Amino acid sequence: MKDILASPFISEMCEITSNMYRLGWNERNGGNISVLLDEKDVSPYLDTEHVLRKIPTGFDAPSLDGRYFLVTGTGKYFRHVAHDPENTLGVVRIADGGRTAELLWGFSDGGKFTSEFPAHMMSHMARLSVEPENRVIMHCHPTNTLAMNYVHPLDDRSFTHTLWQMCTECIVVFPDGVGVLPWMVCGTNEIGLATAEKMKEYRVVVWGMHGLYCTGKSMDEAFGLVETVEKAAEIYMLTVGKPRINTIHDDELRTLAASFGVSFREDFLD
Ligand code: 2HA
Ligand code: ZN
Repeated sequence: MKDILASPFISEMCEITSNMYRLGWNERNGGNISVLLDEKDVSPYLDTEHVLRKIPTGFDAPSLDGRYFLVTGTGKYFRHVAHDPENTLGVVRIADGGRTAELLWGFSDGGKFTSEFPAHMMSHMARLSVEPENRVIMHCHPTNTLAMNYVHPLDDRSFTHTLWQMCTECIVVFPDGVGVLPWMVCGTNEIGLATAEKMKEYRVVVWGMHGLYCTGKSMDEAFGLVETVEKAAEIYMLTVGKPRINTIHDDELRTLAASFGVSFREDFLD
């Protein structure tokens, strides 16, 4: 067996969580990430016949049966992942139609996956149904995005429209827009289902007054979505309440999208 600590997926998780912490997106135990892995990715590093523990999940996820996930642990700090991956992370295989997660590696102090495991697994199912290459669900609490939640209407269309106007690149990076959920109790199957519903349409979902869920084919892609939304929200927060004498107009956004060849949510423009 090769050393799992040297695997590309653990190395990338260590690097990404450290960056997310440093950017102020993941204070204390805030945030969580799950990454779908193929059996061929994990089998050089793990004996997939050797299940360490079986952990009940409390939800059904039939389409994920037999799939492998690298996932952050409940109560664990992103700040600690890079120097303590075996305790802060776990590799699980979904079994029993989603009811069980078989732990193959990690959570070495007896811990388990993130409290947001339902939202993650339901989001994976939803994204895979529309984008089979999707691999990553990333949750975090970026400061300016959260601040914007308190001073801007929380609906898909107007939130997306404002973000698109804040940086020229936004409509190119997330032409599908941003889905917005109202404030809800986190860690529940209900918020998981609501997130998954939005994920059928969007790769970015705002949890009102809580944070962001971003998806992607890679950790880089999900991370890039977070940083682009957060940058736009920062520009918004730096300018809100000041006289606005310039803006990017809707016809300019249309021209931009056409010139980059992206198909965007036209109904989100006036
Ligand atoms: O504690 O961010 O949403 C982790 C979270 C819960
Ligand atoms: Zn959170």
